Amino acid sequence: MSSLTDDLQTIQSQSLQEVERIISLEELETLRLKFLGRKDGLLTKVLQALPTLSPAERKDVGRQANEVKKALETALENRRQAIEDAQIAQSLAKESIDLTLPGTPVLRGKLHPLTQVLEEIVSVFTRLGFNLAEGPEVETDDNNFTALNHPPDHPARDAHDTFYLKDLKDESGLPLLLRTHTSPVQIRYMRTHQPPLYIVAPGRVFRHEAVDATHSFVFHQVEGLAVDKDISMADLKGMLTLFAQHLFGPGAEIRFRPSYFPFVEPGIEVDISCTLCGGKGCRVCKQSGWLEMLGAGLVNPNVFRAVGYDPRKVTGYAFGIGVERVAMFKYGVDDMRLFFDNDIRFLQQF
Ligand code: FA5
Repeated sequence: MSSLTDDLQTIQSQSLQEVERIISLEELETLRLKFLGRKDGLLTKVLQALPTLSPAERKDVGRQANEVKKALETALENRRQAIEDAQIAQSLAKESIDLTLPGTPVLRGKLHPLTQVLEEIVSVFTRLGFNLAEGPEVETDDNNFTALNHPPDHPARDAHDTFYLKDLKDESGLPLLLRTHTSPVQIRYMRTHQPPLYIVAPGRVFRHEAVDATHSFVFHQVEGLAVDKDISMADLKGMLTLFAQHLFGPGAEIRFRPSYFPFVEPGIEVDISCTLCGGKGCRVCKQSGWLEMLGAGLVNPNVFRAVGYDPRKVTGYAFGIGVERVAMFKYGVDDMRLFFDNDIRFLQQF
């Protein structure tokens, strides 16, 4: 009996010491098997020897063995808990994120300033009830000129310095061309729709022109067309004033000058007071204090005839806004070429 009691004491002190030194769950399991393993555990062996003892001894040794077992199990469980807590703390420390650190900046793309201005112009009109219309950049001579009251040999055709696509012909054998303005969208729309109609048509146009601070060979226009009963010059002036004030503020000054376009009668050009020099005169406004922004007028009856409308029944107005010019005034840019250079330092400012 005394030898088993001694064994148990040794087992208790030895196992409890070993538990304290353990640092992993694997070691913990090995230790558990060493003392409590079903077959070879040191404590298990003591328990297995109990039947060989006298009943009195069996009781004492049995009680002591159970106490050792309980103490060891408690120590193992506490150790297991401590190891797991340490592991969690360690992984949290490794994964923790400092939310106060500044993030890595993400470069955000933006719309090109011309696209921004074009969308703004279009939205002024669509919010007033105009519909959006579109047409192709490659046009027929008829849509770009003839139906717009520029018969062949009409001198106004010269003003457009047209790019012709010599090898591509339309149905009547005339060469196709790069549209010189967005006005052909008027013809396309009227030929496929009946009045009343109110449309805006943004797009790219092309002219064989020398490039300078206010001219490019490719630029953008926003066409407007309203056809209804009893439309007058007052409607056009009101709409254009509203447009200019929306884009440039209520203080924006605009002026209307008589002008000539074959597809309108009467025709006007609309200038805005030069925002770059405050009207004093500069390179951009050619010292005049005013900048030409758009052409407009009341639709010429010949255009209505060309699309099959009866000019005695309907009237209308049309306008064509130069988007690059509007962008120049709006942002105070004194050279149109900057919009096309694609210099990121310039573009990032918008
Ligand atoms: C036209 O193109 C007419 N289709 C406008 C129109 C429509 C008149 C409907 C009447 C009724 P114009 O050639 O003036 O007109 O051009 C219109 C606007 O485009 C000009 O006021 C100007 O702002 C812009 N623009 C003209 N040429 C250039 C160019 N080379 N580079 C940049 N913008 C230009």
